[in-house]
Amino acid sequence: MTSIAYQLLKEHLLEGELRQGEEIKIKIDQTLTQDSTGTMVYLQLEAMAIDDIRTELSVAYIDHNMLQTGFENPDDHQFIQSAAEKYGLVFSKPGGGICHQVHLEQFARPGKTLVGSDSHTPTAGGIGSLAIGAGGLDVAVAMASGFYYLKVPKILNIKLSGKLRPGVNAKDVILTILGKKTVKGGTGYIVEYSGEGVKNLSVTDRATICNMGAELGATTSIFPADEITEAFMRRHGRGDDFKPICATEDAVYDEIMELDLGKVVPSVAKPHLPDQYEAIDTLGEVKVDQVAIGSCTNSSYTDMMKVAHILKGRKVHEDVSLVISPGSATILQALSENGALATMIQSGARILESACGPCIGMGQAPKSGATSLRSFNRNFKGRSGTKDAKIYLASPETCAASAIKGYIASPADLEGLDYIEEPESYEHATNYLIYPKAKSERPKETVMGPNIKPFPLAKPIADKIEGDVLLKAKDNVTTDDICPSTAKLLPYRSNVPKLSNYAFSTLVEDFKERAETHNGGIVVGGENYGQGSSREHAALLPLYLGVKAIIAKSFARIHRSNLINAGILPLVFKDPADYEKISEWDHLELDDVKKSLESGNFTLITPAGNIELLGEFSERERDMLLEGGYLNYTKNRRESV
Ligand code: MIC
Ligand code: SF4
Repeated sequence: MTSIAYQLLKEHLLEGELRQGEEIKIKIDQTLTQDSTGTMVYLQLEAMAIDDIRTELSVAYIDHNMLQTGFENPDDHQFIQSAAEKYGLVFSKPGGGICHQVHLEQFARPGKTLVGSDSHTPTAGGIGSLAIGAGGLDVAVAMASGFYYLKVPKILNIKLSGKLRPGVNAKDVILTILGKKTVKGGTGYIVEYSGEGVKNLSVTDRATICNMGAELGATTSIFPADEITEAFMRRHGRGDDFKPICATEDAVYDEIMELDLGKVVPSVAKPHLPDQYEAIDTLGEVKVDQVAIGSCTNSSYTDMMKVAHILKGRKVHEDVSLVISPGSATILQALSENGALATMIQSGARILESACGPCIGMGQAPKSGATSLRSFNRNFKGRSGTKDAKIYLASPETCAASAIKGYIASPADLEGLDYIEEPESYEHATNYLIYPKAKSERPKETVMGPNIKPFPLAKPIADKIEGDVLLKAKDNVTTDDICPSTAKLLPYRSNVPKLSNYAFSTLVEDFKERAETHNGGIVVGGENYGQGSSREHAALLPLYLGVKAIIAKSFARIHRSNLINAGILPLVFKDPADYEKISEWDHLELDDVKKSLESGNFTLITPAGNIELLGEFSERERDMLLEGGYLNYTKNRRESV
């Protein structure tokens, strides 16, 4: 009666019982970090004063903060490289590719657990890894100790049948699922795929689907590891790492959804959320100004070859700027050898290096009021770097067809898209990777540039918390809202004081001033507060500005953990309707906080009367809050690290 997810959780179980909602401790085999969250991870690792890591493999990638408009980003790269050398990690140099794509090609293995400081870490679920996105501190602890805590999720089984029609991409599958389930539909679930249709999807198709499971709010997504997985691994020279994994026939799931791949059609997510599904056939004519192809969702070799196939002998529309970033140096090298790169250039496309690039607003911000069509996974307002831009998400095929036409166009009637063959074997671009030296030869110190500032540390929680409501936000606040990321701000990911000037700046211009004049305070949110990126800066900026508690209708998983790790109290309304009773600037009070932490029931004193709040914390989470966050908690228990 076992799903793949429960099999892997069981194999890695260190403490606790595999019962839904229970907190368990699992063994972590692999970790990954990227640079925009990685500097914090390595500062935290330094603070733990360990001399070795306890995972089988840890990789530090540089792929996000790639624009070097000043010394800040290259200094961060240098710091991360020096930390990788000190702690014995594999280091992937800038240009090597997007962490999730490179990890899939070179390191991810079926049956292994992976924790990454990036919300799209579940991409490796496409190969059959149990891969979870987490906050930086959780990843630092996973490296230092080899374990990770999570609440046992429910399992949503998506049974796939049929086969995708030519011109339909795995992206259309996950957009369809998002349209049905919404951006909070996967909260508290692992999404496990099964059924006859699985064998009709390549590993990179599966990875695309798992990647955007993050947009569903799911803990992770996973596919079986089968003969398709084995062939993928052989092509990448890793056939010996293959291990088959599948659910047992009588596996039990909490929810089942059926999806016929043959019925999926080319589609988009409209601005400004990934669940704003619409089939292209019913969309009407939407003119595009910019088209961007790439990102960890859709930048595989096959995706790139489909794009090249569509662009061959055609011309990018004169009013459109088409940018393409292949997912890894390995793919870029293959495209340059087989002529596809020349085809792209001939069509008038701009070729970017293998990195996150426009997906995280690192360049290629669209013009004012532009419509930008992207093969990416997030279309939050302002994330592109242009506040009034309208971002649509679609498959690489749809993007390429639209770049030629000048409006969002279906690729369904284009021929030849089902004949893309992968090479028999890939030549990995291994010169971007630096492997660790023997322990005795490793440097003892890291190198830190002047922009790298210490991260804020929480204080043990007080028994009485009071403060004014600094901000009352609506549903689905993203971590991009709390800590915006653009080319201008990403260089300050290792400088929390500087970054705090921009806290919540997509929602209000003056949050820092509000916090300073009110001596800290409380933030109120709606449903799914903190969805999106795993950036723990979305907890560290409020911590730095003196925010003591966040009260919301519900929280996204990673952000809730990040708040607790940072010693900030996340509480939910017992009756969501009480949200209406609170206004901005109300003075709120919580008495007997320590006793309430025990019972899980909190009473909030507000000008409109008392409101019941819930805070269901595990014993470990309670202790972390009482001791002032995860780092203090870990320091207090040094022997177990
Ligand atoms: C993202 O896609 O939002 C990011 C940038 O990769 C983030 C990490 C970050 O904020 O640095 C994520 O997904 O976790
Ligand atoms: Fe990079 Fe975008 Fe993927 Fe985040 S979603 S890891 S920014 S490519």
